[in-house]
Amino acid sequence: MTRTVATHCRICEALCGIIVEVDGDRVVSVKGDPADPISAGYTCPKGRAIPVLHHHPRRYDYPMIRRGGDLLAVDWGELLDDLEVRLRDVIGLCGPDAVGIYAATGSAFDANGRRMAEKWLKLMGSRSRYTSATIDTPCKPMVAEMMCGFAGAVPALDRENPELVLLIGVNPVVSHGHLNAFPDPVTTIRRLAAKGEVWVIDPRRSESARLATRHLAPRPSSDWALLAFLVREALRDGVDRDRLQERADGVDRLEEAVSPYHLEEACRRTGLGTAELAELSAAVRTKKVAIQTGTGVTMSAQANVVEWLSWTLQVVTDSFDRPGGCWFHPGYLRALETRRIEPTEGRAEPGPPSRPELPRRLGEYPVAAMLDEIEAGNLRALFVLGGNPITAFPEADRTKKALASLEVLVVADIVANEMTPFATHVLPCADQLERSDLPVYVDQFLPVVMTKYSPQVVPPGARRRPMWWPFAQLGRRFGIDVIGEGIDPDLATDDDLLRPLGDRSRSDFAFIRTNRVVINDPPQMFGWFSDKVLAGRRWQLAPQPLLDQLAGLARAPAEGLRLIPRRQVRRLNSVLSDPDRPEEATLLVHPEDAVRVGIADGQPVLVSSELGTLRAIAVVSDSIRPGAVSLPHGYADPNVSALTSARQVDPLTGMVTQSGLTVRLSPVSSLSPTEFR
Ligand SMILES: Nc1nc2c(c(=O)[nH]1)N[C@H]1C(S)=C(S)[C@@H](COP(=O)(O)OP(=O)(O)OC[C@H]3O[C@@H](n4cnc5c(=O)[nH]c(N)nc54)[C@H](O)[C@@H]3O)O[C@H]1N2
Ligand SMILES: Nc1nc2c(c(=O)[nH]1)N[C@H]1C(S)=C(S)[C@@H](COP(=O)(O)OP(=O)(O)OC[C@H]3O[C@@H](n4cnc5c(=O)[nH]c(N)nc54)[C@H](O)[C@@H]3O)O[C@H]1N2
Ligand code: SF4
Ligand SMILES: [Mo]
Repeated sequence: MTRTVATHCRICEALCGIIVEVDGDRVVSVKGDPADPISAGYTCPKGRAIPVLHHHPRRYDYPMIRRGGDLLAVDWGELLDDLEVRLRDVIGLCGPDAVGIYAATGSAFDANGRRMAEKWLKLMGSRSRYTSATIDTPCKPMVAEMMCGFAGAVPALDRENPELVLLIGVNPVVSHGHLNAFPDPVTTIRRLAAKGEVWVIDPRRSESARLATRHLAPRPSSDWALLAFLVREALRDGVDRDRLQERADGVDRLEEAVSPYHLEEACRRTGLGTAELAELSAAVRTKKVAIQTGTGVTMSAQANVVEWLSWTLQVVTDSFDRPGGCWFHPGYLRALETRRIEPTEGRAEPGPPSRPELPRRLGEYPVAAMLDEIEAGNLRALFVLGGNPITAFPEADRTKKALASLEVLVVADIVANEMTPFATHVLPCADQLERSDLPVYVDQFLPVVMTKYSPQVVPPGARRRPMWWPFAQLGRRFGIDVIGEGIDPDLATDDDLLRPLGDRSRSDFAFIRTNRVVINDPPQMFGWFSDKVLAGRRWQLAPQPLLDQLAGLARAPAEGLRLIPRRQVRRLNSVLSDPDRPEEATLLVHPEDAVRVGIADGQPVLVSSELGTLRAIAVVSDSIRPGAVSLPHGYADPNVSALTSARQVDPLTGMVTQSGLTVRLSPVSSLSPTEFR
């Protein structure tokens, strides 16, 4: 007997409505739910492959402990007993900071699991909290905080009345957006382009660029100069100066900082033509502008300046909190407009003892500090919650050595991956079909003010448990009430733990659960932000640390070959849901660069940075501009992390340079990899 359950895919923030077909304990298929008010039947191949991931041959079924070199299946009680003893040893010797958590992409959609794990760590008294946000996009909250005093400000496109949409270093057709979800991205971009204009700025003719009104392909890592030019021109012509000064401080300092970036200088830096830049500038000066940035720029060394100048352009053109431009997302569960928002100044705390120069922001250390912390013996027991540091962190070899040296490495995941050989303990977690959920961590990234309750589809199979459960049990062993209110973890359900998330939300949990998809009506979009967050304050257009970084960029060389990232349709970072439909990590190279280096389409090529070398297969294509080569991350081989460095970081955020890395190419036959080191 088959049955169907309507729920939501929680692989990415598009949260597509899906219908899951189940036969006994077998998950048979996943199809798009036409009744979903936002995704309207759309799914991508990753969502449709959920059944394959659910029944994956490498799925974790049992708790495991490493003994005598092997991971052995044990029962939960034995695992928790062992873990308790080992954690007590570590804490007894080195204090609570020696225990840390890396909460990553795989737990970003597990509301209960991540909340309980982080609460446990905090109550244990440890400050060693890391998340994948610091190797993805730390510039966004920092720039927000510097410019309006609120790190939680998330601008969202006005999709109903778009005028001029700029997509900079983001490729929603593949990624479904970056901190702004794009369900059904092809239809969405076509609609935006039909109602207004969509310009894609990307060194590669991306899948999104193909649907755009216009595509500009600047040199990698030169977006800051393009934006400086657009801000300069808007300030010179097209802006009501008096009105701008009413809503913003620092106009004169900003104007001075961008003054060198006239048309010719912008062309020289970006490699773009005068006509295309002038046309874009003309459009900016006559329309409301809505900008979305993505990892192509937020992972670059220029990230902060790009983000700042993007926000600045939207302030200068009076596009923020205005129809046609961007509204600020108040969240459904957060309901920010009902909360007290105290302005903050964006100052960071010092980093951990081994890397004090790396800033601690929003209660977390940058991931770039973690290897030093392990090597220094400060971090000895690490929990990895749905992450894969071996492919996600810089310096893959060093990462492996550091992980191998840990006294305790607890991997909380759903399938075995590159981390498994390093785990001392494995927590086999319930996957998205085996738990109920609310999208609390992506509340402000959804396309409208809404939330979605996702019911459990099947009970956890084998000996899996929802990820919150072992943390609640560990809490009990350490005398900590992790769930709160004395609720017994053995009796609690997922829904019991979700319920409090409704307390400060726009509607209570019972209402959300009954209705499954709730959209706020009237939509809380424009206005609240100016009333509540800006309230009597002005935009800060010229924060000194960002002016200094801009001045530094002016001196940096623009030439050389740059390695840039791209994401792929069937993978999510390192996770390939369907092993029968693999993707390949090929290196895109422009024909001119291929000729110069002496490599041909389909040939292996060596890519080397200051740190290391890898081997990849070249795909010679004019879809990428000269001077840029593109390789996806998330593979054990070739692993881009062999090229990135935990020392090459942004001083304000601790972000590792993962986009726009200077590299050299050579044919495989000419030199052996070791000669590059
Ligand atoms: N060089 C380079 N480095 C990069 C990037 C790049 O482009 N280039 N991208 C960066 C970015 S943006 C990110 S976000 C990081 C990603 O870094 P990570 O988040 O560390 O890596 P992922 O590969 O996303 O790992 C996700 C893990 O979650 C597991 N998982 C899936 N579902 C569940 C679940 O329901 N529960 C649990 N417990 N686990 C689950 C998967 O099996 C997988 O092991 O990498 C960053 N690093
Ligand atoms: N299918 C799929 N979806 C995903 C993921 C996945 O791995 N696969 N990962 C998820 C995660 S963790 C994240 S963070 C998001 C990321 O989502 P996005 O930020 O949209 O990531 P990409 O799809 O790689 O798009 C980045 C684009 O930036 C371009 N780019 C590179 N360098 C530069 C530059 O210097 N300037 C400009 N202007 N552009 C540049 C690249 O060519 C690429 O097209 O996607 C999420 N969704
Ligand atoms: S776009 Fe794909 S991965 Fe993202 S929620 Fe929809 S089906 Fe899932
Ligand atoms: Mo990410």
